Parts: sequence; C-alpha cells; structure tokens
Amino acid sequence: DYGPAPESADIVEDWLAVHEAGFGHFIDGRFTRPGDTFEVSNPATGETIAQITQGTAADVDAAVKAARGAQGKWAGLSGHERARWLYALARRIQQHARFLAVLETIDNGKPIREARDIDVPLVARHFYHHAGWAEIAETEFSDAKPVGVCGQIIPWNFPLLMLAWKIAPALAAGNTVVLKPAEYTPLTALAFAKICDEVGLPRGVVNIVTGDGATGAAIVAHEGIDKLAFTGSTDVGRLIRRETAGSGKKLTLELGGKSPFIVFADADLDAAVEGVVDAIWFNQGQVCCAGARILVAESVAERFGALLRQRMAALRVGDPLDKSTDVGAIVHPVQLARIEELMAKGVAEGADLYQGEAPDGCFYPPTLATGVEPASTLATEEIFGPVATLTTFRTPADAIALANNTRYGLAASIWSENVNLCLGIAADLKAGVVWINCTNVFDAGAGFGGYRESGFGREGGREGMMEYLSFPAPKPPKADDAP
Ligand code: TXE
Repeated sequence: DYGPAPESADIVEDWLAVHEAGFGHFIDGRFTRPGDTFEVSNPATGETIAQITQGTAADVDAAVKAARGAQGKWAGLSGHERARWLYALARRIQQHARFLAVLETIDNGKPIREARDIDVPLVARHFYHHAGWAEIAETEFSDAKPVGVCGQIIPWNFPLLMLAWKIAPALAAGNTVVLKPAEYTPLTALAFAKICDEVGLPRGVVNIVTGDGATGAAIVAHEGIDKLAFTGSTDVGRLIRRETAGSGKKLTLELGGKSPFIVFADADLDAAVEGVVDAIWFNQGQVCCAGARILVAESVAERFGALLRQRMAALRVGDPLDKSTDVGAIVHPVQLARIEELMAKGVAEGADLYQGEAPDGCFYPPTLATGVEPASTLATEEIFGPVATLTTFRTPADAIALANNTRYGLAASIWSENVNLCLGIAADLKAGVVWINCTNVFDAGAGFGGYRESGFGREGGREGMMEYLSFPAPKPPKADDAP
C-alpha cells in the first residue's frame, strides 16, 4: 500500500499540456530548452502526446561534464548521506506512484494494472534496496572505489524500472550518471528528473539526455564515460562492445532472450497455465526474459494445451488504462510490424497459430504457435511480442537439450511438484536466472543477467553493486610468500 494517491490521469494530461512546446534534457540540475524535437505517441490511441528533444553530441558532452563535476563531491559523501538521497527518491516515487503509473501506461501501452502493481512498486523497492547498499558499501567493499561517470542506455519495455535498475546502484556506489531513455518512451525518465529536482538531489548527479540511437552512440563514444550499462537488442549490444573494445570503459550488457518454460507431467497444470500468462502475456511479451518457448511433457501436452487455450480465450486485450485489461498495446507500430513479419515467416515455415482476439490498432493478440521446428524462425528468433511456441518432450534429458538449444541464456522456468528434479534440471540449464514453479519474479536483492548472446554482467543485489565499483588489482605474491 503506497498511501493516498491523489493524482489521476487528468494530472498527467495537465503535465503534458504544460510541456506542449516540448521537453528539454535534464542536465546539471536544470531542464534545458527544447531543441530539435521528435514526437512520442500513445500507442493505444495513436495520439501524439509530447515533443521530445533529440540529444546532440554537444548535449551529451554537457551532461558528461556536469556528471564529472558532481562526481567527486557525491563520492565524498558518507554512505549514510547518499542513502538519505536514495530514500528520498524512493519516497517521492511512492508519493507520485499513481501519476507515474498512468504516465508509463500512456507512453508505453502497458496495462495500468501492471504499471500500478508491478513497475512502479518495483522502482521504489529498487531505490529503497540500494539505499541500504549505500549505507553498508563502505564496510562491505572497503577497498573499492566508485567507477566514476556512468553512461546508461535503456529500452522501452520497462522504461522507469530499467532506469531504477541503472541509476539506483550507480548512485549508491558513489557514481554519477548520464542516462538516455528509449526514444519511444522517454516520459517517465523526464518525470524522474523532476523528482530529482523536487527532492533537491545535488546538481549533476543524475543527468537525463533524450534522443535516439545516435544520441546513444554519442554516449558510447564519449571519452569522459568510465562505465557503460546497456539494456536493449543484441545487435546494438554487439555494436557497443565493438565500439568500446580497448577503450578501458567498464561495460555491462543485458540483451535479448528466448527463455524456455518447462512443464513436467507432475506439475500443477493450472498453476503452470497461470505461469504462462505471466511468462509471455505480461507486458505484451515485450520482456527480455519472457518464457517464449513452452516445453511440455508429451503425456500431458494435450491436456495442458486445452487448458491454455481456454485461459487465452479469457484474456482481455485492449485499452491499457482500463483496470480490467490483461494485455495492452504494442509499444510502437514499428515493433508491431516486426512481430507481424516474424509471424508471417513462421506460418510460411509451417507453424499453426492459435490466437485470441485483439482490437484494431497497435495491438497483437495472445498467440500460441505449434508445429514449430527447432531450427525455424519462431523457435529461434526473439519475437518480443505476446507469442509463445509449444513443443513437447519425452525425457528430462530431452527437455534440457531443447531448453539449451538457443543462442541466448537469460532465464528459464521449471514446473514440477518434484523439487529434486527441478533443482537437478536448473543446474543443467544455461540461463542466468532459473525460476521454479514461478516466473518473471524480480527482486532488487537478486542479481539478474545473462549468458551467451543475452549479454554479461548482473543487475541487482551484491553482484549488481560490484558492477558499479572498481576494485584494486590483486597484488602479486611477495617473495617471502613463496613456498
Ligand atoms: O532496440 P534497440 P529496439 C529487442 C527486441 C526488439 C528489438 C528492437 O527483440 O524487437 O530489440 O528494439 C538505443 N548506440 N529488444 O530497436 O535499438 C536506443 O535509442 C547506442 C530487447 O528498440 O537496441 C534505445 O535507448 N544506443 C530488449 C536502446 O538502445 C543505441 C529491449 C534500445 O534500443 C544505438 C528492447 C547505438 N548505436 C529491445 N542504437 C531487452 N533485452 O530487454 C539504439 N540505441
């Protein structure tokens, strides 16, 4: 319960109206005047909702200079003092919870129920958790120093939550940041900038520069950046890794996925069906760790498939601001076209689709694809839409082989009443996160991240903090230590 929530959709409309002329960046504690702008729209209605400034290399440079100017003083605060700022941000996020949830839904298209009950509470939780780390970092990591100035580039699927995952640990560790939100969904990052301003966060500690891939590339290339943290597509992640090779910049990448969702014959099938809803229809399937490949034991496949189809028929797809909506709008017509293209390819390759209903516009129906060959498009490509494939297996060894038959390795989920079986399988899965009898459960205290083409580095918890610290190189052994 986050207390009284006086703000409503009207307040979001008022806030957008005040900024009719466009939003600038947030650099050195001030909002800049809007420069050359691009439009962002509400994907559910197609309406333009704001004009956003396209960040230039000069804007990035100003933001990096502000972050550099602020970093020494920020790092020089005691951990307790930094914790107080993080607590202040967390509390303010809670006070604005309703406003932020509505804004996120209008900008991104996700159901308000999810923005309100999942995204925003997890954002607050992330700042609270990292306030704790700020308190104890001096003793827990006594030989470490902050990395310095961090460039952070985030995607559009969880705009505010990805911002929290990036900014909270960076600040807790004594770094300052230049963050770029995705071009489809910059609004909650700008609202967060306003929150930094309201709580009086020291100028230059958080800088938000809006723009597209070119703005992101300017952050990647800037010599004043000590660490880059990127969440987004594998292609751009690969590009960033190439661009930064040999630069000395510390790098973490959180990229795509094609996560397996494994259902054994002894699983609670009703619970597993609800699990699928959370795995692939949550956030319209635009989730890097979405359980996109359902692998089900052959002996229960027919029954499971029937239960799943029945559940799909009850999903409500439509107006994201309606509290009863289960599946909202796809973030942008470009992403919808991408999903449609992949699905057409899948059908041409022989897949059968079972689909629910979806309204006209930027919506895609919940979809179950069967008859999918292991090497085909639908089995291998990240669709990033509400589409699951369903494949059967006979033995646990088959399940493991199918689950690992991917170039990604972000997450996996296992469903069985036999916990020993689950733990045994978990150890054989090549995935950064393995959930047992649950899925898409996120906790600020648990490191999240991938293997293989899903990237490297962890966000959250102790491992996540360590990504924002630099540790002295181990000393070579002294002569008299020799045996
Ligand atoms: O991602 P991009 P897009 C996957 C998903 C989706 C596909 C394309 O499959 O369909 O990627 O989405 C910034 N240098 N994921 O095109 O381009 C960009 O401005 C620096 C999975 O939206 O990777 C945005 O802020 N930055 C994923 C961010 O990178 C650059 C989430 C992500 O955009 C850049 C999103 C460049 N050269 C998409 N080019 C996940 N794993 O969660 C773009 N950007």
